[in-house]
Amino acid sequence: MKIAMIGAGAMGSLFGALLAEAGETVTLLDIRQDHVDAVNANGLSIESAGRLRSVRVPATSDPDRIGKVDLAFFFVKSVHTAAAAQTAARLTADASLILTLQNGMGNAEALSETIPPARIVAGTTAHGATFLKSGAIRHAGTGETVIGAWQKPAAAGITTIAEMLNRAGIVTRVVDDVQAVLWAKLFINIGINAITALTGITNGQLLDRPETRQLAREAVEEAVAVARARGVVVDGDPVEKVFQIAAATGPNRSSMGQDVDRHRLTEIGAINGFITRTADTLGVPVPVNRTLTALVETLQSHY
Ligand code: KPL
Repeated sequence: MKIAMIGAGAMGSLFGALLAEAGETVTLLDIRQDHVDAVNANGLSIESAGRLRSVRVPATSDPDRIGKVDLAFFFVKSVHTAAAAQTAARLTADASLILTLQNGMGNAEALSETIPPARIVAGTTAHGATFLKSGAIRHAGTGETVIGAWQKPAAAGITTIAEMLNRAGIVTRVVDDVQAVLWAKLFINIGINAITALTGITNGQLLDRPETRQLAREAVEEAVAVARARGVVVDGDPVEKVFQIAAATGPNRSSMGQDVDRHRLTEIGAINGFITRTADTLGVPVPVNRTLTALVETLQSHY
């Protein structure tokens, strides 16, 4: 399959490299020219479970050099979704699909303003990856990837995408109700990302102190209240799930933590900010999410 990774940060580079290793025709597309140059010169260096390997995968900062693809992965930060949707439109034809595995809420909605919703596949992944330097990433944790059609009826190609990802070692399943999956991932990002970003800790260190765990618990419980007020059915115990994922991705710094470390705009608006805005329309009190949002927004506006 001919594939473009739109946004080749840690996650886009990781998925692109795993698919290239499995024999797919992949091109990484990223605006960071030094990353593109390093990948083209030396391959993408991946540190995984203490071992280092280099994967040859072409990279470019110019979408016109890629041509039309069968599938575009959409891995840009949520703040850039609307702008990068134009690139996705240029790279895809009528039969192409676009798969967003981005964090936060509102990405598929923003893509739908440019791309026909029937061609959008949404989902989540529990893989963790860290951008070490241009041309080098760490694969910091594995987990399931779940995908589903953004609009019914589901495009026939979704099963083919899942099969391809599974062949590449990216364990993937297809679901009917992708909204429930996006909410479940949102709860995880609500519990981990802003707290780790503000304090400089790793995901695993979130579990070290009772007061940190309590803060994560309160943020997630507020988000669950908002979800229920919106009519979303919440299964299982989202707080316990947050603690499990924090442990499973223990050495990793959350993506928001990495953004703050590198003085990049974060996805706060699509995560805790989304909960705060939605809560306001429903009259649900969310003081913890409001505070986390204000603190991260303050931090990123003073880099
Ligand atoms: O999705 C993540 C993120 O960092 O954005 C988790 C699952 C928290 C892994 O770090």
